[in-house]
Amino acid sequence: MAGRRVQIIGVPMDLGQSQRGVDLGPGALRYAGLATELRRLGHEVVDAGNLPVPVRDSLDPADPGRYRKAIRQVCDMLYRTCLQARKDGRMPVVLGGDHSLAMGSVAGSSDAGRVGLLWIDAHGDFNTPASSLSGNVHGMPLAALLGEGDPELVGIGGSRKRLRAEDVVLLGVRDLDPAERERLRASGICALTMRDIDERGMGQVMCEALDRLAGYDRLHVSLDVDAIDPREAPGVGTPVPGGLSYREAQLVMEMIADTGRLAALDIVEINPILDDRNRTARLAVSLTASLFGKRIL
Ligand code: B3U
Ligand code: MN
Ligand code: MN
Repeated sequence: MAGRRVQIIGVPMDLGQSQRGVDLGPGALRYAGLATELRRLGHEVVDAGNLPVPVRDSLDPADPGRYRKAIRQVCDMLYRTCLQARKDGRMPVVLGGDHSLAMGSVAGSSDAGRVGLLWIDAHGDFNTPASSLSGNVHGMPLAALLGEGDPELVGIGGSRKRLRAEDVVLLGVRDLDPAERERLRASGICALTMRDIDERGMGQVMCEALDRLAGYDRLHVSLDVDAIDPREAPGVGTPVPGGLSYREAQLVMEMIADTGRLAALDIVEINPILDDRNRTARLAVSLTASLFGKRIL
């Protein structure tokens, strides 16, 4: 795992949801020492800075499209940036911002060939505008990547259906909207819920997740930090009790690292305004270190 070339890409976007502050995530992760930690593990890191994201206060607050046009533009730009990183031989590590950015980053990963997606999240993010209760775009990116939902959000980078259901494993799920739950059940996506983890333990559940993704040479990990229990990770906009423990989350990362097939990482939904002295970003950095090969022994 040592000696990877990594490109950090900040996406200070808070347009996909209503709680303010998630745009400060890239800074929080940098101040928590992300690049230093990766370098300490022997990786070469380039920080490409932040993508230019419209400041929400500069947009029309009454926008009936819920900022979908601006989100689309940011995702298109992120898609191109991730493609370029890969061309330069670098693995994208994308710092959010809200989870709607994954429509761009995952599109970038899937352009380079078949990719397995591990979506770690308290939520399903499988809403369409028709199924969503909130209308927030950060609850829709996984559906859009499968080609479902608002045409404005589908088809980033020119392909309408980026992923098939069998390319995806959801992990840590515990909060679905009623219509979203039905959509997810019907989709055939493998969703490993908190109940699965409680019943069988994280080691077993991760074996199942990696089994499902065994046929993929490249894995994209999209880490929504609200997957982790809010007692450990309080700095998120939509906390849901009963999440992954510190050790469970570390084990997830260690087991992915062992595959040697990590191709891209998103770290999203950290809200420093709601955090306790940057604790959540520091936890995310520690998890990233495990994902990039840090071992206990
Ligand atoms: N499912 C709800 C809540 C939600 C989704 N993603 C997050 N929260 N972070 C929705 O708004 O779609
Ligand atoms: Mn999410
Ligand atoms: Mn979430």
